Amino acid sequence: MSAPYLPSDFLWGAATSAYQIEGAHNADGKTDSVWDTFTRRRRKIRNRENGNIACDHYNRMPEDVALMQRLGLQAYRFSLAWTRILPHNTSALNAKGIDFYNRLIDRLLAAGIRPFMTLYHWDLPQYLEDQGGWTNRDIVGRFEEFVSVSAKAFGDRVKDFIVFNEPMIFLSLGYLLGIHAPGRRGFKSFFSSSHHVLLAQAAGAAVLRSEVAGAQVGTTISATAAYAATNTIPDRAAARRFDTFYNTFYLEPVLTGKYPTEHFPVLKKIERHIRPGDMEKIRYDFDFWGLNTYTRKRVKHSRFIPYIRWRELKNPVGAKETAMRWEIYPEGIYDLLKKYATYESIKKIYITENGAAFHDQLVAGRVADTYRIEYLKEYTAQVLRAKAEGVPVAGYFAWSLFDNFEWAEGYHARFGLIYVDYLTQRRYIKDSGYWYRDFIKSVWQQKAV
Ligand code: IFM
Repeated sequence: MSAPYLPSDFLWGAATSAYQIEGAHNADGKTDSVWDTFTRRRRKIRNRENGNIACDHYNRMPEDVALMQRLGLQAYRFSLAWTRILPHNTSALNAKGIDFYNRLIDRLLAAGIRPFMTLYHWDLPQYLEDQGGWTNRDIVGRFEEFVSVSAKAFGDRVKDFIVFNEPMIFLSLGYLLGIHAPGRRGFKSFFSSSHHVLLAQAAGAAVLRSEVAGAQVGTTISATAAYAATNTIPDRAAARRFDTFYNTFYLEPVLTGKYPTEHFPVLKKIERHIRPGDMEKIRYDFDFWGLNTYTRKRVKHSRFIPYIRWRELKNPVGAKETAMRWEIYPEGIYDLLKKYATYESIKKIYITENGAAFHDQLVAGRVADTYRIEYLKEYTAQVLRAKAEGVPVAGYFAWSLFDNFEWAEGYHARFGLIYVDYLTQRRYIKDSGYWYRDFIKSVWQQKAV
């Protein structure tokens, strides 16, 4: 492939989330989120690991921002831990929690790094889960309150907001299949939560727009490029159902005010949770859509699998894959960008997560992760290819800045540009981190010419 076209009006950043890196799970007034309680349950997390300490970012934040600066990041995406800010089932704010994010934001700005704040990256307060969590419609008002408090506290300096991170992932794994927090299962909890998340999303976005002057309000969905295993009608229909479920179920209602149920009747179950006026409330004209994508799936019709009637094929023999066994398929990100660009009302897209986990080895202070460099080179080239063809993609955030707590997978797989030695908490910039730094620098050099 020829040298990539490097546009100057493009942001290069990296992303993290609170529970995955902060640690300090009960420090300075913070209370439990569903992830604190879920990780205490038996047989839920590989090696019974948890985010109690994680990367200890809460205590090492200044050092971590200095590392971001060394990488030359132009933007940093992080999330707020709701229970640091509102630790109890009341409106009482926790000044120390707010102070932590204030210090982080101030350091980022002083370092010339643009903060992108995610309001919700899965760590629901346990006190709300005890009242039904996302299955209880009252949560919409509670979320609005949290967003409003955050907008008032941080909106004088933060202008870029992501309301939710990946509804499909936390709702399907946490509310349908029970393998992520809070461990609920079944269609009822999945569909009611999904509907309430979408109501909360639009309500939260409206709060941000009204309370933060100059806010750029977005939200992030997960997406996996889907390809029919063969060109037969049943396989094409199966790929379409997969695509609806994983890629458009939380997008289309926001754009059109309608759930995309016509090709996938099971999804009609969500309709029993809709009250008059809801679908109008769910619509929202976001300034941007965040897209998180890592791999692709090949999908085949299967009459044996209830409801969904598809199965995913194994990765092709010889295909490159990551430590998560996710196939490396760079064209997938291009195909997704082209697909989302066909929605007229999507004005701007950021790749808010993309990256690869491997079992990195630290040898004499160095991580020679050429495989990750290759992944990043190929995926970013496909993003830039889409941009060159007119897709309104405006930035790319590598997942992740650090190795971190990968939910049910614990610390097993490392996604970072920076290696974390969890015993000493020492950080080591991996070769991929240096590669990313040079890559970003080359964009700036082009800009200066
Ligand atoms: O670690 C997660 C992140 O929290 C959400 N998106 C996918 C990443 C890798 O699985």
